[in-house]
Amino acid sequence: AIASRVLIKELPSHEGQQVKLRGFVYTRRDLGGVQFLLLRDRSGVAQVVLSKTHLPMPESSVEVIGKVVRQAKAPGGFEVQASNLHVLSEATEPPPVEMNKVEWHANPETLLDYRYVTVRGLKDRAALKVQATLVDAFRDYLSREGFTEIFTPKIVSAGAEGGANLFELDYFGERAYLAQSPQLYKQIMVGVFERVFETAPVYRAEEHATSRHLNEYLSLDVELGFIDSEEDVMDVEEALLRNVVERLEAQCQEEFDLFGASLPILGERFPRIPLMEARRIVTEKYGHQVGGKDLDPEAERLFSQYVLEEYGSDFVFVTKYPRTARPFYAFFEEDGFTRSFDLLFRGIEITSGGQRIHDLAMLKRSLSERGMSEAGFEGYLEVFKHGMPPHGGFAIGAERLTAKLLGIANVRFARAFPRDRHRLTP
Ligand code: AMO
Repeated sequence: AIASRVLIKELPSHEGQQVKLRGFVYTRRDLGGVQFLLLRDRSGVAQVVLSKTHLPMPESSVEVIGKVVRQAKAPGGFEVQASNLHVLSEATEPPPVEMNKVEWHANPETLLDYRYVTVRGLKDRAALKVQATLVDAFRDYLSREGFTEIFTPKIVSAGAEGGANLFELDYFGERAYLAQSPQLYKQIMVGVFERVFETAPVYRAEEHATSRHLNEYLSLDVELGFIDSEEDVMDVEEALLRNVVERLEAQCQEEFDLFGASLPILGERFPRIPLMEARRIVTEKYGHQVGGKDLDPEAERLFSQYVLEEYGSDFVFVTKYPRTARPFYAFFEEDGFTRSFDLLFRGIEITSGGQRIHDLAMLKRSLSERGMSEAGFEGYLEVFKHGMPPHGGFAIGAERLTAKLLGIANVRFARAFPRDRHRLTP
């Protein structure tokens, strides 16, 4: 009797035995008397050989019982010679795209239109697996370091990151917004736990469709109290990311191989270079005139290239942004610069962070110098009357990190069901 189900990745340890597999029909090939079936389960893909059986449509879910035999030409080096195929749920329509290709040549919009099934693709699911693993590693590392997970509201009365890209909604007749970031709440929670983190979606009403912007994305937030400066915050982020990379190396090698991607080059230490210096380097070395107050996307790409060549690191902290380029809560110096940073990874910003203002008078001054009203921030401002310690933190955009790790060109494919400028379904 074959009691329990075996996973495809476990086949080598069952050579010569009868096993029961369950999974999806990945491809089927009928060679007259012999049928070849590639079966996909959560652990991999295996070849199954059957005779005189009607193979159901691709994506049907099936159970197969058969003998495990060494077969050099089969994926994984083993095949199952099946005596029995039992259809658990038959597909009634062919999948909208051919599912059995690692590289799909369909239009990306078509793939997203049919995402409810294309998300089953090997690379699509590998991307989501890598993301799940990195979030897991993020939680584990921070928990070990004394951080506590928090859960902050996503329906809020004021935007934390500036008014331009807020989704507005009607909250029983009152104006409310979808949270752009847990920023103000994670700061408040420093007063409770000192060290906190959150992994939750946030919302940005970005009007433009780009390869790096989503309207809903997963924000990996960290905040910690009793710091000396933003250097402490960068130390935490660097140690965290080194830990995440270690975990990916241990658990996601197959997923990286599928993408032909390599793990990040970490170097000795992530360089920390002031923004003004970065802008100068990009202009002088590459002749690129940097637009705006920050680094534009092309400048980010060029500067990352420079850092890889000069410092042997895929990561670089860009530090000391001017006040005009940062939100009101950023701790500022009288010279007009802030104790803040971005982290670039392989040519794109994946993090903003820094030390925050913890002094109420300074915070009120920051708001008023920006012409911002205190309305909507009353509760937040209150907490600064109650001994808020010097603190700081950062947030990582999970889709950007995932996409850059695997060489995915558009962040939409690092999310199961992306919300973009033109997409509210599936
Ligand atoms: P910021 O607004 O820079 O900072 O966002 C932090 C990180 O989130 C990611 N990100 C996005 N990812 C996908 N689509 C978007 N539309 C999008 N917008 C941002 C990026 C970015 O680096 N409260 C601060 C963080 C902090 O200081 O702790 C904040 O939200 O990877």
